[in-house]
Amino acid sequence: MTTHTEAEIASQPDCWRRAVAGVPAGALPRPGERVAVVGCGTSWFIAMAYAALRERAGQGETDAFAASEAPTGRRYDRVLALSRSGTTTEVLDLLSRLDTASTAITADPESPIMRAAGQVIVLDHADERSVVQTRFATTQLALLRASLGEDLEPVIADAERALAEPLPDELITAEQVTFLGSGWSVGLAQEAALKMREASRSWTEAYPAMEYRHGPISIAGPGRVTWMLGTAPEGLRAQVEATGGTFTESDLDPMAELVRAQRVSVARAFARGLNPDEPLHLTRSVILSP
Ligand code: F1P
Repeated sequence: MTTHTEAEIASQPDCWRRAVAGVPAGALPRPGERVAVVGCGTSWFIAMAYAALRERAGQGETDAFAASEAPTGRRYDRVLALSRSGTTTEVLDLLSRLDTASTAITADPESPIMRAAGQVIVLDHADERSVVQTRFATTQLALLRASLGEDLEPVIADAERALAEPLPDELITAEQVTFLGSGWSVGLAQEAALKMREASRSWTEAYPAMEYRHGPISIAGPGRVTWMLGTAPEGLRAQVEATGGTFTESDLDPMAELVRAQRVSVARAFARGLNPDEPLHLTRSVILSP
């Protein structure tokens, strides 16, 4: 029987197509606005990716924060809050303290974030049964990328490839995996590492690629994988291979490479006798009592 997680991972190209066909006018950050993007867990890492992309696109200063760590006292034109559930306590708390314009993206039109944010974009078609977020996170990033003027068609084609290609055994059996990213893919590297921890209780780490030589490479070695999302810095592969470790990269768009990492996370869960739909110690969202 297919798990919810597997079905949701496989549905990403369709979800992305649907999201980019209906980018809402008005609610998303406008060019020139100074923006803070906030979320928790997966949503924070998607916030990081979007913030880097928006600045790169020249649309304005964009910071990303874990909702619990968003600074008070800085001036932003808009806060963009990401939350699949729309119930995460830290996100709702932050929104309740704001006197700036705010927009939320959520999967649940019945959730409290509908009243907490000034404007809301509902992506209910990408909601998930699995606790572990896969397609909601990437669908919201697809929407955000399209809102910056990006053509997602080649990315969707890459995701289809990422879903079709067989997974190398060494990724499934590796003792340890470190994900690397650069620019906007730093957030995706963090998300890939979180996914693999959540779904399969694997030992994973994540860093900006150029930081890897500054200490984390000491973990590399036989039976361990260093996995680049995007283009690797010159010479890094050779340095990792010299340790006896495996270096993995591809020519896929980093968001499609994340799909491959999601699939490996599920395969690693099965290899360990775990059900990826039932991650240990996790709930769909974190709701803290007052
Ligand atoms: C955020 C989140 C998830 C995580 C866990 C707890 O939820 O941190 O990313 O997997 O289940 O909640 P949300 O605010 O996006 O609903």
